[in-house]
Amino acid sequence: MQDLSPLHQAILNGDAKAAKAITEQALAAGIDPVRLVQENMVPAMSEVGQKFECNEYFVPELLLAARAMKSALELVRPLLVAGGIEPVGRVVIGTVKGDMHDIGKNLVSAMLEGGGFEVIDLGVNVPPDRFVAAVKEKNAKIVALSALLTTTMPSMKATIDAFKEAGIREQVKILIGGAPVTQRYADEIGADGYSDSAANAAGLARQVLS
Ligand code: B12
Repeated sequence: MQDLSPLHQAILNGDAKAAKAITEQALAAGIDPVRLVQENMVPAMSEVGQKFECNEYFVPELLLAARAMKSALELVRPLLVAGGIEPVGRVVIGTVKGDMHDIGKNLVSAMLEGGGFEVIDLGVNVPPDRFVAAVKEKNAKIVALSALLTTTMPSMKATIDAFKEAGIREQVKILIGGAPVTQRYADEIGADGYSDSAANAAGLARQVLS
């Protein structure tokens, strides 16, 4: 079994070149891409977060780690997407207004695609009316909202309210997630589903549609 701790270390060091090279080697050696994400990349990013919390890392280190994580993820992403499957449904996804974090959102997006959903990714800092417009335009059945800041969690509620105001709240299922988000918060703001992990996102999306 290949030792993948250098991938963890490369993300921790913000070494995008090494993270990419190790991921390439691991995939060529037949390592399961889901395992690579779950057991190596996500724990590395969690450790980065802990270091930030203890003032061991600062914003520049975060940016470098995020870049390393992204460059590794770019290689894995196409492999998470199952080929030739009819889309189960259409999902509009984005990080809510005021929030620039997109690593978790990108993972959820890749997992949904891998689970057979067609995903329309609106990116970061997405205002409520853009979510509403995208759902109308694409006739999506699911909206997935990500927030990483306690200060941007209210943008999730504002987005749900925008769907109510547009009169189409009952036509979509709204899923929420992100590190500070909880099931309790989801219940409080009237979201249809919550998960703390990208791995469960496709299962959750199928569940709310059935
Ligand atoms: C990387 C990072 C950054 C990077 C982001 C780069 C990028 N492209 O995303 C940069 C440097 C830009 C950044 C900036 C800031 N950050 Co920051 N950042 C982080 C860090 C270290 C990691 C986040 C991450 O990527 N995690 C890895 C991914 C995989 O996890 P995740 O996002 O939680 O997603 C998982 C689940 O939550 C779930 N999920 C996520 N979304 C969704 C959606 C749905 C629908 C579902 C079902 C599931 C789901 O699935 C994912 C995988 O399992 C966290 C620390 C932490 N512990 O989270 C701080 C953190 C989020 N940041 C923080 C702060 C304060 C900031 C800044 C304000 C710093 C500053 N002073 O400027 C700015 C804000 C900028 C802005 N307006 O958004 C704080 C937030 C504190 C709070 N309580 O609000 C944290 C918690 C650090 C800390 N402890 O202080 N940050």
